[in-house]
Order: sequence, then structure tokens, then C-alpha cells
Amino acid sequence: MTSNPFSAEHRCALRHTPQVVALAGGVGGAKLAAGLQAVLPPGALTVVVNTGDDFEHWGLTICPDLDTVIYNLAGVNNPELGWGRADESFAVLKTVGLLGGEDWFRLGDKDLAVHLRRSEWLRQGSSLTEVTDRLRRALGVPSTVLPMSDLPVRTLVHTDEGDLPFQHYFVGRRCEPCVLDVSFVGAAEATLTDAVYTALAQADVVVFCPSNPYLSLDPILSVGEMRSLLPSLRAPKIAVAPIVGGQALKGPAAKMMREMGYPVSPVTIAAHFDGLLDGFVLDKIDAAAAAHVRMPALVADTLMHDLPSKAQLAATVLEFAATLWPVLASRPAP
Ligand code: FO1
Repeated sequence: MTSNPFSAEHRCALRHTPQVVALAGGVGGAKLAAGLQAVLPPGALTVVVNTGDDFEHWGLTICPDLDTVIYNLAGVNNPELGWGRADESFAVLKTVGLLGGEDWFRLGDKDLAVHLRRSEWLRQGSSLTEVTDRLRRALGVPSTVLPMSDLPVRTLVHTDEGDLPFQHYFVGRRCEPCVLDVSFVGAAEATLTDAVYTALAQADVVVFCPSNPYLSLDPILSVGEMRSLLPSLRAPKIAVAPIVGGQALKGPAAKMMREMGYPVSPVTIAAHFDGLLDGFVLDKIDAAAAAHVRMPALVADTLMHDLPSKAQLAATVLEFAATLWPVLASRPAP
């Protein structure tokens, strides 16, 4: 892997270690984050993570997307499931089930240790930002991982069967109910942390990872002044389409798009983030759609099946972003 993915020309233009911020949800976001970490110098990447999926379970605070990102960046993730840890056991889950407890959400034993420690630290008064930093350091992750807010924001899925808290829709009901809309409870009160604000203000590139736009990236955009801050940044903001060849890379994004009446196309994703992006990356299978994206678009191989392909996509996205630096350089600092 390279330690600086930018071309000599762009390295000279920058004159400092590049700072990259990635906005990410769970599986798809974590994959590209791992690729970005692989091609950037240590400490150059900050991942701002969706916490709309968080919930209280077994009396513990569970933060699935934060954990998925940390496990991927630490290389201890379960690549088959996309969530949880590799070489996991489920003895506690099985025993809780035998004792009549809730076992629909599959918490593994090693994973459970993370929830225990996080909940303990939160009870002692640490912020989610501080706790997340302790966890990523303990797992040897060189990148900064930040929750989108320290205040609770909870994704609520409005379906034809009523309103469902995110994990009840996603895991409990396996995304079966028809989605009418999505809202983020607590978003109006939530604020950006100093850490998120500073990372964005200092960023040279902001990447919208190929995460579900409605369930993973919209919660991040719902926090505080995020939507007004992004357009004021000098850093190019580049999204990678999570829809490839009419299908979602993972999860219910394509099904939700059909249910909400949108064409299942990367063009819909680009339009969804209209006004927030400076560039858009879509897969080569969707090359014909690039002409319908109303911003600079790059066609690339976006499938990430191993670390080299994650790193290759990361390098491609960063080099594309660097081509936009001269265009955006005249913007005033936020
Ligand atoms: N997803 C599932 O589909 N089933 C599970 O039982 C499950 C357990 C689980 C435990 C810890 C964790 O960090 C994630 C877990 N996930 C599970 C994924 C979770 O629902 C995520 O919120 C989604 O992957 C969306 O990003």
C-alpha cells in the first residue's frame, strides 16, 4: 500500500499531510474507510460515523456502525456477516436465550466485551467521542473514529406496519415492512461535536462512503449545522454510489428506493445529495448513467471484495478529489 495516494503534482499543491474525512455507516462505509486508511499516512483519516442505529439492549449501549468501522479498521471484523468480529463465539447469547432473555440481536462474546466497557465508561460520565477513541486505540486503529454527535439521535423507520425503531426494522423484521419515510429522533437537539467540526474544517477531502443514503448518511446530515457547514468547506466532497447495476452493495437501499418511489439508479443517489457534493463516483457497469449526474462524475470499479480493491477505490476517489482542488481553492474558509 502507498503512504500517500496523491500524484506528485497534487502532493506539491497540498504541501501538508492530506487530511481526509469519511462519512460512513456500517458495512459499505467501513470497507471504503479501510481502503482509505490503507493508502493514507497514519493519522490522516477521520471517519465520522452514523449513530442513528444505536440502541439500548440488555441494559447496554450498542453502537453497531461505530463498532463495524472500528473492527474493519482494526482488521478484526467478520467479513462474511459484515458486522461483528471474526472468530466470534455466542455462548452468552445462547445462555441469555435459555434464560428467557432477548436473543434476536446476535451479540457475540468478544463484541459484548466492547458494549460492556463502553456502557461502563458512559455511566462514569465519559462522552461517546471519548469512549470511541479509547476503544479504537485499544484495538490499534491509527485513524480517528468519531460518532456524528455525543447526543442521542435514533433512526425511526415509518413503514406500512407502523413506526419501527431502526434495529427492530432492520434485524427484528429483516427489512420486510414497506418503508414510507425515515426520521431521526433527537436530531433537532443534537449538535456537532468540536471534534467533528474541527475535522471537517481541516479536511482536504470529504468522502461520502457507499453507505445507505437514507439510513446511514442522512442521519449524519441531520445533526446540527452539518448541512449548512458542508457547502462552505473548501475540501471537495465526493460520494461513491452504493447502488451498482440496479442493486444495493449491501442491505435494503434498493428495496427502500423502490418503496419510496425512486428509480434504483446512482443518478437518484447523486440527486439526493444535490447541493452537498462536488463530485460523484459510480461503477463502470453504470457508465451510461454518468451523463445524467449533474456534477463532475468519475466511472470506476467500485466493488470492494478484498483490501487491495478497497485501497484501489480509495486511491481513485482521492485522486479524483484532488483534481477538484483548483476549482474549489477560491472558497473562503468556514
Ligand atoms: N445485523 C443483523 O442483521 N443481525 C444481527 O443479529 C446483528 C447483530 C449485530 C451485533 C452487533 C453489531 O455491531 C451489529 C449487528 N448487526 C446485526 C448489524 C446492525 O444491525 C447494523 O446496524 C446494520 O448492519 C446496519 O449498519
